[in-house]
Amino acid sequence: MTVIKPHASHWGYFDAVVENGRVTSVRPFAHDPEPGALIGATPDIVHAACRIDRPYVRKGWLEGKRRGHLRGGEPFVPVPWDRATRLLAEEVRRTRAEHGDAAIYGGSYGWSSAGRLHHARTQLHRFLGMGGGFTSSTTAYSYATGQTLLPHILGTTEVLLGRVTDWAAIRRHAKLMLCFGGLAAKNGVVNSGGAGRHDYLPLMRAAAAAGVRLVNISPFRGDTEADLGAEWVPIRPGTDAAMMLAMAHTLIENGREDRAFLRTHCVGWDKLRAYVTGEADGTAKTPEWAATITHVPPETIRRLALECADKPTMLTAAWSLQRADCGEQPYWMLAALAAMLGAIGKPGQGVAYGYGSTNGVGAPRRALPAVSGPSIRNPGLHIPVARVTELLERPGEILQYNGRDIVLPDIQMVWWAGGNPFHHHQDLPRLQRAWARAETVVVQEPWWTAVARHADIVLPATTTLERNDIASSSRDRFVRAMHQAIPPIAQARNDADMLADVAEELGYRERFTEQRNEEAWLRHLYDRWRRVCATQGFEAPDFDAFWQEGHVEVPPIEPGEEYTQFADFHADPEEHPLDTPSGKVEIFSETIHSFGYDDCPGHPVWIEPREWLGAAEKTAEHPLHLLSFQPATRLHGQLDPGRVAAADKIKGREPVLIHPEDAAARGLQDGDIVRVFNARGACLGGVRLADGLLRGVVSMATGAWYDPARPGDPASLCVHGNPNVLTADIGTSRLGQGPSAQSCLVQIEKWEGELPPVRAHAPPAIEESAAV
Ligand SMILES: Nc1nc2c(c(=O)[nH]1)N[C@H]1C(S)=C(S)[C@@H](COP(=O)(O)OP(=O)(O)OC[C@H]3O[C@@H](n4cnc5c(=O)[nH]c(N)nc54)[C@H](O)[C@@H]3O)O[C@H]1N2
Ligand SMILES: Nc1nc2c(c(=O)[nH]1)N[C@H]1C(S)=C(S)[C@@H](COP(=O)(O)OP(=O)(O)OC[C@H]3O[C@@H](n4cnc5c(=O)[nH]c(N)nc54)[C@H](O)[C@@H]3O)O[C@H]1N2
Ligand SMILES: [Mo]
Repeated sequence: MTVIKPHASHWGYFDAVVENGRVTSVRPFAHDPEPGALIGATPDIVHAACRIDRPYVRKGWLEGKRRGHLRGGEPFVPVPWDRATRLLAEEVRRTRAEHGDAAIYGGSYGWSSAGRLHHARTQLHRFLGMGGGFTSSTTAYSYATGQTLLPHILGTTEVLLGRVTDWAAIRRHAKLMLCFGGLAAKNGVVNSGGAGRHDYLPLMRAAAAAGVRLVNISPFRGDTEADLGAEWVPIRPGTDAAMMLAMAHTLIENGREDRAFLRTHCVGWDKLRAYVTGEADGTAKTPEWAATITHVPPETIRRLALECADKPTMLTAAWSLQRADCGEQPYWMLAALAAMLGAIGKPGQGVAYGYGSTNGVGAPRRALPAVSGPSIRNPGLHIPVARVTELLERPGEILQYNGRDIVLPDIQMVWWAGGNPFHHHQDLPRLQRAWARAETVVVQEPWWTAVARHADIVLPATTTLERNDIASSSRDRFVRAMHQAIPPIAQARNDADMLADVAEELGYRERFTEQRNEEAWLRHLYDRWRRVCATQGFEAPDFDAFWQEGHVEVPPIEPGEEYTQFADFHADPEEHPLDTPSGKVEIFSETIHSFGYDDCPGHPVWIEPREWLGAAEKTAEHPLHLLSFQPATRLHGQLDPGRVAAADKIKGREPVLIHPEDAAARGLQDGDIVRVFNARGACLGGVRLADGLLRGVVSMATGAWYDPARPGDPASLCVHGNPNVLTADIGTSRLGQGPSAQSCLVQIEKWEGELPPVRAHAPPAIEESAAV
């Protein structure tokens, strides 16, 4: 019998086709203009061999090998659910009593799944928060640096992750758009909370067709689609701030800076001006100066700067630019450039970050909220998310962050639900060593991912298709009903239910569940959203009608309703000040200056990154710059066992994009297996020749499941191709403390040995006989 169920994921809305209790295929959402290939891999992962079938405990943990013991190399022992629940309750109680609430790290960063009710991280935060609090994380890997910097400069993070000037306004008013890091097509396949309409490319194409000239300033030509007709300006990674400073120099030299706007809408222009002209430090930031750093010809820099002054211009940068050493600088300097052009708040012009980073950024829409999940309250401490290894390594020591000195707590218990640090974190060998400092690591996962393999107590979670939920995002006009399609696989349970059972052992089940079952929760969350919409002029159908129909459509905007961010500030900065200390754009920030950080001074500057091609010139050891980009074939580590990711791999390994001449210099041919290495680690990959890559740059997608040749040994080769065994784990600066994955030098050589098997997609060793 065939049944069709409406459903959703971060990579698209779809209808699930269910035959005899199995999801056999999916059909794209009828309102989606470009559904993308990833939804097709959904059935593969739901029924994958690496689903976790029962709760498990690491054998060594049961024997008392806890603190100081490296994880990841030992067999797991199955335990019944009630035993797992009791063990967890005992561990939480003991940890809180002996070490205090701050000893539990539940930051649990990660994308989880699209549904708002069963969002694993939300449920875990609620559970740990109610139980007395925990050490959590703040900011996101995606844009931690921008999130910390931009409130100082522009008074908001909206310009990075919220309602930015939309493509309708850009299309109508702009003539030029400079895109640092491009507008990569692959990034538009996904959106956190669900992608209903993939409007990403259609909106860009419409802007290009309307006469907006796009410029892709990036090491990779493929960061814009050929049909957008963009100019490609290759640039060395990590050097964008230098190019922007030289553009500023050209504007000053030609008297093209908007002095009136700089006077009425900005503070600190004189300080940046003195730095750019060289008055302040003796070095004029000329295009010739920048050319030696960026390898962008001086005439290109001059031409682009003057074109910006001549035409209505939008400036944007991909989120990737700030996931790099001193990633604050290109973001700050881009805002300063937009201020020099007087463009901030002019219709369809100015600056915003991330048009090329995820579906829905700049999609025209009404200012309505998304359906939100259950509430969370945590009285505990928040640590910048990408400093997790330091948190484990340096208890009692100080972490400087954004003007504050945070004393790092002594973490004894780590609990993760809906995220995978052994996917997302930098320098995995170092993380694995620091991980050994915890007594207990708990992981809730549907699959035997690397984080589950490095845990002590592993709880099998359902996938979204095994439960009912609601997908919703403020970046999408469609709210989607997610109907349960199949019963839970094996002994998998919903994250909320497993936590409710532990809460019961600890005496707060009723507070945790608010005495609602799944259906009551969904009605509650939906009705709450519906009431807010009603106050803002949108009448959504009632829950039953929504559930029956499978979705709610928020109507599109009308012509004339195009949105330009900062428009009211532009019109009247006194009446509509920014939320900065001065109320203006802070080209110089007294606040940041007062922190005294030499890695992020009071105005944007060029600071040489630790690892970049300029440094590689001086040492022959690791001459290639490795970029690790978001994968076209997956969502991070999710979907890696599916058909789309499998079809892209080379002999089962993650492709390494390399310029044909860099390959030839190493005797490498397309399809060869290589070892990519530096002083931190090594992984295998498959050669893919790419002439659209700047010479000296190599590039690998993130997301191939970490697969150490010797499980449990941090010095192991990853045989599958996870670039995070190579990346450096150093905060962007003391201001942002974001991840700096993009600042990474490597060497590549042909792999001559026998090819080790990839084992990441099969379950780890399990000892049935030791069952307790
Ligand atoms: N080198 C390098 N590293 C990077 C980046 C980079 O550019 N370069 N980018 C960074 C960025 S921007 C991000 S956002 C991170 C992404 O890092 P993550 O968000 O941690 O990556 P995911 O693979 O999406 O992890 C989500 C996990 O949740 C699990 N999961 C899914 N559904 C459920 C559920 O219902 N219940 C439970 N319990 N679990 C579930 C999935 O199996 C998966 O393991 O990576 C970062 N890492
Ligand atoms: N299909 C798919 N889409 C995704 C995701 C996914 O996993 N899969 N993940 C989502 C998430 S969580 C996020 S945060 C976003 C991330 O969105 P982004 O950060 O924009 O994505 P990246 O692929 O890391 O980087 C985009 C491009 O920036 C270029 N680049 C890198 N370093 C530099 C530099 O120093 N200068 C310049 N000029 N260019 C540079 C690279 O060539 C790269 O292709 O993507 C989202 N979209
Ligand atoms: Mo991200």
